[in-house]
Amino acid sequence: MIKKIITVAIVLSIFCIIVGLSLSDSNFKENTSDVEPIVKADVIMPTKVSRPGCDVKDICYIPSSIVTQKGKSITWINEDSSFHTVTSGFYGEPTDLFDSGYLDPYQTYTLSFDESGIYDYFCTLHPWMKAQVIVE
Ligand SMILES: [Cu+2]
Repeated sequence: MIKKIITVAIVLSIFCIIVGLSLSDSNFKENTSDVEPIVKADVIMPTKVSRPGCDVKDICYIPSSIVTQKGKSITWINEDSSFHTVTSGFYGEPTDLFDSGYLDPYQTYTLSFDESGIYDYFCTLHPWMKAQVIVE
């Protein structure tokens, strides 16, 4: 009789362990797949650049100087809560090569460069925001 009870107890505990393991497996499965960012951008307009100061550390556009190859494209993303632009030339002296227009928060702008050279650009709304693309 005691042997029977012990056997049943062992079988029950093994059953419980198996059920517990399978439950914990399905209930607490971690998602280990790499989460890809929704937008891949090369240059970021970070927060707070609508106020002067980012120019001191040269972080109005990050990076403020980006090197690319002929035929490749660059994507900008506006991560600020204000509008910004990516406009060729310098403030007060646009070169009319490219102009993103006002970029909404989290809007992107992509441009491909077919000729090598140094392309300075700025934000038409914030004179202190300037950077460049170097096309090799
Ligand atoms: Cu701006």
